[in-house]
Amino acid sequence: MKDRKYTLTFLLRDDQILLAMKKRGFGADKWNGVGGKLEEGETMEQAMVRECQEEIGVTPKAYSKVAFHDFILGADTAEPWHQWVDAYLVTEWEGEPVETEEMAPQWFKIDAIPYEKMWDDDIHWLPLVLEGKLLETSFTFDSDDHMMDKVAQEVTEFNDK
Ligand code: 8OG
Repeated sequence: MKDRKYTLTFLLRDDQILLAMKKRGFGADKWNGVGGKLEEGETMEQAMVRECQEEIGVTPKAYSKVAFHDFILGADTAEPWHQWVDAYLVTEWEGEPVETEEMAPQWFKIDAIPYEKMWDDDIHWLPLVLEGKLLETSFTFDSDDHMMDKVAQEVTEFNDK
């Protein structure tokens, strides 16, 4: 099965979280964190920083990995594939979030996250990592991006650390 690695990053300040409206491509018209594909020769942390710079113009300075997701896409097709996603929370950064061609960032109160306009899986894990938990998950989607199955497990550390 084909697989690719991605990053996914949320900035936090006070009681707020930064979400960004994806303007084009995969996941368009959903609110999400900032991120994208790992490039050749990069570590995941380097990719996380680069994606934040490219997509909202900020450079993360203090951050931690809070989840590893195995998204299985196209599970109802002959060629399902995996997205392996490291999710990060960022508490310090340089620069102010700005809109780019790809994303339009906006601060939301943590108790008013618009889960109905996000990926179906997010409500099953984002509240838990915002409570301080570390998670390993697997979410299975059909070819219409509807969630078919979910597994989320709390862990004490990640194996790649
Ligand atoms: O490079 P591209 O924009 O296609 O990267 C996709 C981004 O979307 C990347 O940050 C990972 C993220 N992403 C998925 N699937 C899901 C999902 O189910 N939930 C959330 N919150 N983000 C996802 O690819």
